[in-house]
Amino acid sequence: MFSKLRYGSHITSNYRFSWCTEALTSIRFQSTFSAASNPGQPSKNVNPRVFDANQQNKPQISRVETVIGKIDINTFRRAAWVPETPLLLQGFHSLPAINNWFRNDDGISPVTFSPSMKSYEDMILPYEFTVSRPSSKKPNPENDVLAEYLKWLRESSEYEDSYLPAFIKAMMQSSDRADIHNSSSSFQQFDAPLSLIMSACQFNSTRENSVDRIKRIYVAQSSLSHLPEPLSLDLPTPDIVEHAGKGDIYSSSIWLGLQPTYTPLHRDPNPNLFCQLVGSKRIRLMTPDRGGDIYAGVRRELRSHGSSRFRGAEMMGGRERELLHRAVWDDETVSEVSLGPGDALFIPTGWWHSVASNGQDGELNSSVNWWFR
Ligand SMILES: O=C(O)CCC(=O)C(=O)O
Repeated sequence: MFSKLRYGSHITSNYRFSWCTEALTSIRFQSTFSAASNPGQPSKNVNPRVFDANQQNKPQISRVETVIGKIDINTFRRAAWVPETPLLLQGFHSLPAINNWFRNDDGISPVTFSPSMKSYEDMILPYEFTVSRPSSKKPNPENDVLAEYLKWLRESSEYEDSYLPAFIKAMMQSSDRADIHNSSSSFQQFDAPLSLIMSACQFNSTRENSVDRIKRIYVAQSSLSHLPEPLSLDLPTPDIVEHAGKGDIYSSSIWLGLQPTYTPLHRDPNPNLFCQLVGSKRIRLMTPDRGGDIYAGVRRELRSHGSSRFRGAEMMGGRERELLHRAVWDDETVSEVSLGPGDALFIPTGWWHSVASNGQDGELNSSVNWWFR
């Protein structure tokens, strides 16, 4: 396949794993190569993973090629754009939003918003809120956390005059509805100011235990074109987006959530460059055929039709969400990649994907993506 890329970066040979002969008990496959020969790039050595082929739960195998460090347009075209294959780009970007929007002084404490974001706290954003209930028979503990957050807001000098309590009461009602309908989850979408997630993040930083934190609020698919200019300058369009194809940006979005965040299986109508800013995400990826089969299987079980070309509201709650989740995340043969800050994933048109945050409940997670052609 690919051997060596310009700038001394290397591409992974994850395609080159083999699922062993019977005599083999341990398989060793190369996950990534070092970028040590790539001047100016941080060296990221990833140890080859070794695992036991007799294990009952087989480890996840990624068949997604990886490039570490910078990649030039021609290499990107050859490796991913033309063949329409996914490509994981590790250490690909250092978008200014990472340092200008967020703060992580000691590198150990959870990331919070930087004080400069306070000037934008009234900016209205599209939110999602999902309440998940492990058992529909017990009272929902998440409502107690929301009640604590409400109390904290009312007592805080910073938010005493804000109208955030109205949003929190609506979120509590959504949680009650999950009780009434005996459903394992309830999902709602609403517009609210940035201060909602900023204050919830601040509240969470006062809670040691993750069960006492606000979770699953997600500013999802919020258009970059609605950002005030200083914020959009922190997210310059990557070269790949401008030059790999026609340079035509179909849409671009910011994703900002308190973990866990989750997006069920779907496919996009245009190629996607998905970049991680804060926290990490796991992305399960399937070819158009395989994803289509899985999606159709879930639809059959639900006895309904749909094409799921986009991330639609119907897939976000109830039985569809459960079935899609099981089909994608319980199947260890599905390819998975992990993205940390600075990493990116190219997802070609039609490739199915499901995305989940990977980290402590209640902590910040943020990404940005461009759909382009
Ligand atoms: O980050 C997410 O939750 C979803 C991202 C996604 O599905 C996309 O960019 O198409």
